[in-house]
Order: sequence, then structure tokens, then C-alpha cells
Amino acid sequence: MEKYEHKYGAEQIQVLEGLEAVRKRPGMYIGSISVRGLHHLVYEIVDNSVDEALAGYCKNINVTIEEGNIICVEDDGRGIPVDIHAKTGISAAETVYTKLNAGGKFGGDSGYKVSGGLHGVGASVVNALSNWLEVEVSRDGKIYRQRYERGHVIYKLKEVGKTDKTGTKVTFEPDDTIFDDVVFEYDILKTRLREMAFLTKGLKITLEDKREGQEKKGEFHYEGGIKEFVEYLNRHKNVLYDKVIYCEGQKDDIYVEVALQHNDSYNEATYSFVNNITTPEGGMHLTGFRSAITKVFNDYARTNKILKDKEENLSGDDLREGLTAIVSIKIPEPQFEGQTKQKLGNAEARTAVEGIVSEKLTYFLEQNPQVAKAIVGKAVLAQRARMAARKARDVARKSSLESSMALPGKLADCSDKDPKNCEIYIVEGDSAGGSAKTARSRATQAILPLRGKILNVEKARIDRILGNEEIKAMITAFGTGIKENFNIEKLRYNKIIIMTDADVDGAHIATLMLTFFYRFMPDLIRQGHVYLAQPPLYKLEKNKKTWYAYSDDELAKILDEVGRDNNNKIQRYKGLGEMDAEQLWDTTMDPEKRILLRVSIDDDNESELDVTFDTLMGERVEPRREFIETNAKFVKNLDI
Ligand code: 28G
Repeated sequence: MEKYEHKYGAEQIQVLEGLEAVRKRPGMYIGSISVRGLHHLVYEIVDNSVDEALAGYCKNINVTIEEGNIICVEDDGRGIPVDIHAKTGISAAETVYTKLNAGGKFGGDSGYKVSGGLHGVGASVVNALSNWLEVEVSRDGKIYRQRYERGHVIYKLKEVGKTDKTGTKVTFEPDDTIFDDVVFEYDILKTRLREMAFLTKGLKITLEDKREGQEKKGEFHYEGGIKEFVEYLNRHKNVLYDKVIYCEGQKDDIYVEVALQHNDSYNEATYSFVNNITTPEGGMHLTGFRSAITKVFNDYARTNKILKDKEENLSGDDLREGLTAIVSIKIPEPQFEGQTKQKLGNAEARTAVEGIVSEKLTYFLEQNPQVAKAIVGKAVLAQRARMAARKARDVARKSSLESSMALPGKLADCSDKDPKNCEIYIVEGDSAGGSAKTARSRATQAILPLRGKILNVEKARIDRILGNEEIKAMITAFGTGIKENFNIEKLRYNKIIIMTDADVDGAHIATLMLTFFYRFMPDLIRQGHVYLAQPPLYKLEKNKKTWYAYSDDELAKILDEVGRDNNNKIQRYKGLGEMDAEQLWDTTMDPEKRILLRVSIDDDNESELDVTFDTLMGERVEPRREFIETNAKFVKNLDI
């Protein structure tokens, strides 16, 4: 797992530093030097093209991955200005590529900038971190070119030909001495470029992989913009009404766009953006959106007597059950706040969104009473479930006071009471649970066996979920509480380790548990407390020696070493239950030898992660089968 470092603030960004600083501490500028940082380079360049699209001058952006992991980005905007700046004595193009954060957040251009946003560190950072980079500008009938190597000018911008087009083309090769790995992944770029296209209606972005053996092409072009984004997110869902609801408007210099549609699930999937940059922690724009939804639907339900005078208001959660929404605003000077600077702080964004959504949505509901009734009807059911769950919780709280928060009976707890030292294995099945209890190191390892498949929280309402024995057992064992009552300080174990069979069923059960964690205690995953145990697939014995193999590849390697003959007695483990306590300890539980995969959430890609869970857990059979068949992808999506 990797962490973003945000050691610099807006003030420091403003200071023009040399590109050497970027090469010394690349992580400070692009977040990390892993795959994530590598792909970030492409986004930095593309952001500049998108800015040109937002300014109204660019319609097409083409991105290609060339042989040797060279990236080429081309747009049909006006082309970066080529004339020499009076003060600096260099061209605008050279300034953009050699001065840190030139153009910056509050650039002289009117309008909004993607590139000035949270990670908008600028094209010069890409230049600094590339073996070489070439800019080609088509403008005023001419083609100009300039080349840099590791940020240094190789030759000045020079005329290299004639053209009747305008635009900018940038080609670069990432520096392999900086990045862990310089291999681009088509799918990672695809997701972000598609998102960019959804957020900028009318803009056409193409992506082509030209590398031998992996040729691929994609085109992202959505005249409906975020309306189509919502349709896309709901593509595997049963929707409550046919058309996506869309609100658009402008207040002062804030441009607001919202698209929403409910499906029959119980989860909310709202994604918010500021200047095309995702804001995973939300902020003022999201707050304004939520207030508007709550207010407008309650007003509607009262006016139309769906809610009686004495009945309680529908809560925001009730109304957002099954909601898929995109909230996208454009604001000239966004202020990002919070620990990871991913939360919009501008208070005027709240009033703008709330005002525009309230007005447009109220009008829409008057025109479309059948849609209004479907949404309010679902919220009323959610409200009843919520009240039933509350009642059940109150009863549970009373009885647990008497038994002093009784831990679940099936839990074999550890004796050490310092959570830092402790870990809990959640084990599939009673028999494996039995072996694990025998095998464990009693002081620090607790075992919680779960019976069979755990409840699929994607398909149940809150009252049923909290009534489920296995789920209750996990909640009490962890000690943290759930959702808005979640408190990491109360976590009783530093590591929560999911241990299931190394087969498709086991992976499915692990996914059910991860889904539960993701929906009810996401910070458990975000803060790195959730792990997957890796039991071996094979045991191989020869001449009184033992080997364990965790994959078919590994088995083949071991066989290459020890030889393939009749004296191998290879055993394939069908499940954890086939291992005795000693084997289980040796292969999967001994902290000195075991392999654990830490589960993380890829924030760059949250809308895809959500779909991953839905695909696996939702009602529709086809996408689920596909998913289980490509189970490896699940692991990748979770960025383990
Ligand atoms: C293909 C890969 C990346 C770009 C433009 C177009 C202009 C521009 C870019 O201007 C300098 C600073 C503030 C005005 C703007 C062209 C106005 C008139 C541009 C890109 C000048 C930046 N004509 N296209 N930068 N501003 N595409 N694509 O980088 O004052 S960057």
C-alpha cells in the first residue's frame, strides 16, 4: 500500500523552484514513484489539454502508448503560445515545461482549470521526471518543436514545418531511474480518461495502445456528460425510473452540474468533483447537494400528503438509499482542506449547489410525479427499516449492559490485552476454525470461526444486516462500532485477517467480508488493518523434506528444482480443513513465515471499486459469473 504525502501547501507551490527539487523528491510532487505516480504523469499532461477544452478551444485529445512505454498526447486546441515573453525572455511553451507550476492555480486565463487542482503540479514536473520530452506546437500556420532531457533544454523552440491546423503534441519517456517500474497499464489510463470525458461533455478522448502484442483502442465521447456517467454507473443495476435526473446552473462564478438516478440497491454511490478532480472526502459542494435532496423530497412528501403530519421526516440516508449521483462543479479558486486536502472548503459552493439543485429538482418533481413517488416510496421503506434497526439496537444495548458487552461465544480471544500486539483470524467454517484454535499463538492471536457464507450486505437492508449472527459477532469482536459510530480507537486487534480456502468459493466468502468492511467500517481498510491470509495450494514431500506451493507457477518451479518423478507425493489442499493444526501454523499463521496481503482502497478509482463490489454481490447473475471467472482482477482492483 502506498500513501500520498502532502507535505507542501499552496504557498510553497507558488514558489518557483528548480526542477532539480522535483527529481530529488519526486514523491512530494506526484504522490509516489509507484505505478500510481507513473500514470499520474499522463494525467498532468492531459489536464492541460482538458483546460484548453474547458476554455472552449479543444474538441479532441488523443493519447497513445507507444512501443517502449513512450506516451504521446495530442490536442486540437490553440497550441501553447510560442512568442517570447518580454520579462522572462523565453516562450510560454518553455515556461510551462521548465518552471514549476507555471500557469498555476490562479492563472491569468479566465475560466476554470483542471490543472490547477489538488495534484495539478504542472507539466514541468513531468518534464523533470522524463528521460526526454518533446513539445510540438501547431500555430499560425507553423509547426514548432522543442526537446528536453530530464528537464533540461536540448534545443530552443524552433520551426520545423508548416500546417493549417492548431494544437499541442507532447511526447515523453518516463525516467526509469526514478520510477519503480515504467510500464503503463492501458486499463488504468482508460478509467481516468473515460472519467475525464464524462466530466467534460462533448470532448472526445481516444486512447490507443500500440505496444506489440497488446494493441488496444478506446474512444470516450459523451454528449450527455455526467448524465451518461450515472447511466454507466447504474449499468448493472435495476433502476427505479428510466431517465437520469439532471440539474445545471450557475451562481456567480460557480458552475454546477448534478445528475442522479436511484436503483433498487441499498447503497449510495455519490461521486463529487471540483474542476474535474475527484473529491473523495466531499466538502461544501457535497453538503449543499445533500441538504437540497433532503429538503426537496421532504417538502414534496408533506405537500402531497405521502408523509402524515405526525410522521417523522425522511432522513438524508433514507432518501439516498440506492442513489447513484455525480456532483460536479467548476469554481475559479477552489480551496482544498482536510488531512489529505481532498475536501472542498469554499462555503459559497454549498449555497450554489443547494440553491440550484433545490430549484431544478422541485420543478422536475412537479413535472414527473411518478418518479417522485418512486423515490419517496423507497425512502419510506428505508425509514421503516431504520426505525426497526434502531429499536433492535436499543434492545441489544440494554441486554449487553447486563452482560458487560459480552464477546461472541465462538470467539477464542487472545490473552494479551494490548490491541497493538493482537490479531484476529476470521476463519471460514467450524472445522478450519478448530484447527486454527489449536494452531494459534494464544497470547496474541484470536480466532473467530464463521459458519458458511456470510450475509451479502449489498442485498439486505440495515435491520436484517444488524440481525445477522455472523455480522454481530464480527462487530462485537472488533469493538469499533459501525458507520457514523465507528471509532478506530476502540479497535481490539491491530490486524484483522481473513482466512478462507484458496479456491473460488473462498474468494467469494472473502469478498463478502470485504464488502461488509467496505460498507460499514471503511476506515478499517483505509488505515491498513485488513489482511488476507494466503494458505498454500499444494504440499510436496520428497525424501522426508516438505515444500508448500501457493500457486501453480510456484509448484512448477519447485518441481523444476526437486525433479518430477514418482517419488513426489504431491498433495493438493482442497481447503483449510485438510490441513492439521501444525501445517496451518507453519504455512498460514506463523508471523515469521506466513504471507499476508494487505487490502487497500484505490481512491483514484473509487467508482470502479464500487462497481466491482456490486458486480460480485448484486442481483444480476451474468456480470457476477464473469467476475468470479476473472477473480484475479478483484485482487488487482483492490490494489493488494
Ligand atoms: C498535448 C498535450 C498537452 C495546451 C494551450 C493553449 C494555450 C496555453 C496551453 O496558454 C499560457 C498563460 C496565461 C495566456 C492560451 C493558447 C491562450 C491563447 C493558449 C496542452 C497564455 C498557456 N492561446 N494548450 N496553454 N497562458 N495544451 N496539451 O498542454 O495567459 S497548454
